Amino acid sequence: MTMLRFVLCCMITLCLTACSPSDEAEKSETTQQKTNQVAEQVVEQTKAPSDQAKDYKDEYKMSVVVGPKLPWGAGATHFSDLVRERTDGRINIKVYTSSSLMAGKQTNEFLLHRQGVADFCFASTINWSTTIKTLNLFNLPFFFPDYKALDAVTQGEVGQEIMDELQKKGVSVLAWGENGFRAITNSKRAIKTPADIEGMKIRVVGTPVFIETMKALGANPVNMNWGDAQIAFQQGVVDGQENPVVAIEIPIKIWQFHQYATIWRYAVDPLMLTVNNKIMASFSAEDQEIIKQAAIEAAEQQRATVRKGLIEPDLSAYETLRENGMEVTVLDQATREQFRAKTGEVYKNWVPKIGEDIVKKAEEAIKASR
Ligand code: X2X
Repeated sequence: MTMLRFVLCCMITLCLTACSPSDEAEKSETTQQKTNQVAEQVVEQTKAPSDQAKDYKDEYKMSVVVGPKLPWGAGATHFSDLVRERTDGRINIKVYTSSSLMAGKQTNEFLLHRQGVADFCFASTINWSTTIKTLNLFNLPFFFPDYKALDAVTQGEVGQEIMDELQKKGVSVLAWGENGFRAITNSKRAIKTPADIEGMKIRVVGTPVFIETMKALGANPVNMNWGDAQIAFQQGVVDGQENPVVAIEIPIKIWQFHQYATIWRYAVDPLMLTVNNKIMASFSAEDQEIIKQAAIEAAEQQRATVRKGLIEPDLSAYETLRENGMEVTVLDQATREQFRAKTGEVYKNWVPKIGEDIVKKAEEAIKASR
């Protein structure tokens, strides 16, 4: 760039001085100023846009596990649209939905993100928890009682610690979105007490905490990628599954397969909108700011969308399930405790792996949120 500027300056100086009288100081000063201005303009024109975006790729890849129509996939598209608009097309993020960047294997997402197969992700803590042990905090059975508790953790010191850890591992969390509290549905019978789930074949993501939790409850967990799960529900390969109501169960019309839903809040699933650190560093400071802001806006909107109808006094999401023929059981705190008591071993087993310290901080934050 410096060389180009120098050559252009010389050429323009030569041209302009050849046309102007050289013996008048004032005139030559004006000429010099003009020379500089013209040179600057030429350099600017040469520079934009190819040099500004010199190191930018034509396309960046963003990974999402679910389809584009679900609020999670739509949130990713919203982010990509905001970035494209606000950078005048300099940064073009293509959203690869339905785990297409990882051949369906959703628990591989973090590794592929770190390696740069995905530049951006709108990712679930569950899917990354097989690689980042701390994220199992959100999988701990019956740990988070409600949204207040969850927000106290993600938006507070614990959330910051998780972001710092990921940062060190090569990935920046730009914003927290949400899949949500997971509710269980099945085709056999209403789950109202721990005894009701015994013997049921339940599809879960391939994360050990879920498998252990289901086993502790006497159910039979089946580890399956989301890409295969809906066909399995349709064919009755499994009796049930667990996923968030607004984010997943309503959009996929879970009532086509299952008649019973239990709102038990046994695990929660925050989403993280992330970028690979090397990719982020390749953007100009201005573009980095645009990306951060777009992530915050898109994630906030996505989070609000998936909470709608799930918080008192608006429980319309449960009504939607009922209107579609489902029997919905909402567990009270005492019954939740009975389920939790049966999974005590899972908690004991996982706290040291997650980190005693961070679990304690989360427990304190939850207590303070009461
Ligand atoms: O696989 C699931 O159940 C899903 C879609 O919720 C996740 O990716 C964690």
